[in-house]
Amino acid sequence: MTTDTRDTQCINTLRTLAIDAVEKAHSGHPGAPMALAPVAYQLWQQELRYDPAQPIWPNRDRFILSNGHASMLLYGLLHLAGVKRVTRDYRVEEVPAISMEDLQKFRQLDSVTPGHPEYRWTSGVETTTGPLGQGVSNSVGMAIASRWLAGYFNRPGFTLFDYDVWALCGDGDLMEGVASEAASIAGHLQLPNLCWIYDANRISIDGSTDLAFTEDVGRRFEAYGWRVLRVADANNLEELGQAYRTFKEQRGKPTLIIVTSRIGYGAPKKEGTASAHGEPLGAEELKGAKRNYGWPEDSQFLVPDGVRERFQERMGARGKQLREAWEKSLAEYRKAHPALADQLERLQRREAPEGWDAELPSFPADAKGVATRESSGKVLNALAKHHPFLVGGSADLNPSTKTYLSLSGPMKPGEHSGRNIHFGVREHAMGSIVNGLSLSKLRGYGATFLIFSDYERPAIRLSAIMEVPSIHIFTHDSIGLGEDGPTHQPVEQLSGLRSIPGLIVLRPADANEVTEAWRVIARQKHHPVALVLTRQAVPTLDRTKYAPASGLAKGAYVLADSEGAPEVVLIGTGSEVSLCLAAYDQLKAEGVKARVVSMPSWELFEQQDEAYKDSVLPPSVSARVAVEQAAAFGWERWVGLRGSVVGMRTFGASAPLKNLLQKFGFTVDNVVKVAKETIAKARK
Ligand SMILES: Cc1ncc(C[n+]2csc(CCOP(=O)(O)OP(=O)(O)O)c2C)c(N)n1
Ligand SMILES: [Mg+2]
Repeated sequence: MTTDTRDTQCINTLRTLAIDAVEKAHSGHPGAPMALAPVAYQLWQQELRYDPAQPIWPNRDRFILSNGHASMLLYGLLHLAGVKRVTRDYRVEEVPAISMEDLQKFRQLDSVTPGHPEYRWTSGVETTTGPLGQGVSNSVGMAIASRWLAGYFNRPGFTLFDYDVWALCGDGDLMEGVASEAASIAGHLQLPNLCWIYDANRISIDGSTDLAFTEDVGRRFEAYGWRVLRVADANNLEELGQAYRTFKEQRGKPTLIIVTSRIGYGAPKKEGTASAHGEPLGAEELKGAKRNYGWPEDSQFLVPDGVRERFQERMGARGKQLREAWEKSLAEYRKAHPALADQLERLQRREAPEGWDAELPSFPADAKGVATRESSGKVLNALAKHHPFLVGGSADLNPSTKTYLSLSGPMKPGEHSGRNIHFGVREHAMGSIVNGLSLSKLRGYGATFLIFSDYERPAIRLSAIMEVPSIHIFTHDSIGLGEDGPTHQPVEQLSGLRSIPGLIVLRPADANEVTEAWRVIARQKHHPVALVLTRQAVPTLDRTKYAPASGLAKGAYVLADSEGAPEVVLIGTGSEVSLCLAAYDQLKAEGVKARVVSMPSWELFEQQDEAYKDSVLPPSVSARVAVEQAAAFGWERWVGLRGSVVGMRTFGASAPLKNLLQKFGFTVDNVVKVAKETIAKARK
């Protein structure tokens, strides 16, 4: 058998596996895998530096399927390449990541072959894709990480990091705004190791791209500062190979390869129709397609002899050799640079370097106090000294978010070792890029105003789905920001963030809770965090008078208490905790027994055992008042049906802070009044 026919056979195996899996599942998209099989095949076989036997080898090339609806293409590749399974604690097992049986359970409950590729669910899947535009945007973070890791770890004679990042994408990806944001910053940074392969089939779900997408994508990317290459026929392996090689040889900027393809290639029905997109082919069309590929019509999940071997001979052999050479080099590196080698190992396990908390500050009591964004900036900088893998920045708000690391410089075009990333005004891509950093095991962070978490939300949600510890920092966290007014004052954002499963939302009350918050953040391996901070000063509480800030780690804790059982529990978060304390003093003076609970994190509190939760919020006390400058939505969970919420029920207003507090009821008098009413109601 000639080389060519063996390659063709491999490609047709990828196609027919996709057809059969979609047919069996009665759902899924066969068209894209059919058309893109040669594109991915040529890349994997000729270029991808990847060892199927060690799928988490740190210097492997990353392959991202951004058009996640073509998931069967990736599953077929992982299966045929013999990629091994990796456990949740990073052990490689002698079991395939995707077995033949798994392929046959495509889109079924608990299978490793879900509808769209899911990171941490299926070994070999580098990021979760499906929401179009996300995968390509993650790829920018991964490419940054490759360059940053090279800057940090590589030493003369030791190239530990130089991996490339390849992302396959479609019209849908490139229509999405987030991909444009990400491409724009990738072009600016001149990332030399990033290659997007664009399936320009001129069709999406509604039909031809003539309906809604007619710009010149190539010229757009050239304007972003990318190199644009073209492949006229997705079936021409030679041409594809040439484009991949050009990317690797020319460098200097990111590369977009525009590949002309026809969706559902090989299906006998009129190609390029929408039906080839989102549906199984159906019995007749399926037989016809198989005939076209030279497959027995009635075959099912057929993998001809020699196909798996072909993957081993090329990608497998190349990957093994590269990975073994890397490991040998690492062994030498360990002798020459033991401390760095140790850090590298910890990094792979998502462990913070030893001594990361050596210089975390504690803050003296101060009635005037400091904004939590300010104290967070101090803590972040102290943490960054001993935690070299904190890398991030803000969406053009450094002077406001206080997230600049003074010990390092900015990341610059062509020079990527700075720890400060200027994301520009691109919140959505910032979130996706931070996820790309997290997927590369760096502790990526991105900061903006809380109101613009809405602009970033799809990426925040994906960090939670993927269980990666991205750090999402939000300042200007309430109407308390004042004069900027309703468009800038978050109201419903906190409840929205709290509704994301797995996301830890932290709203510290003062500078010392901020330090404790960063302690919690530094320890996370699988939970993303939203750190929510004030613009305005809040008092630094006197911890000789009140409980220690370390209570933050439990999500909620009793800050001030009554003698004997309280009549009312005031629950505050962030800037409203000191308001609760002032109300507490007044209630006490009037002979009312009150307790104040600081509740910086619902999620951490929920993780505590019942006994602890009951000790903070005694079931016998139904007079509970939550005080938070945000939508009241959801607080019933903690105050119960007989409790009250001093919260927001409308949007805010543009005015100086003290007028806003008056207008919306965030005053000592109002909290005292509501507390008394709630006690009276509870007695009824
Ligand atoms: C953000 C987002 N919006 C909508 C969808 C639903 N969707 C899935 S595939 C698709 C069309 C994609 O077109 P294209 O990228 O050209 O892929 P092709 O049809 O060529 O395979 C759409 C709209 C999605 N997955 N993500
Ligand atoms: Mg398309």
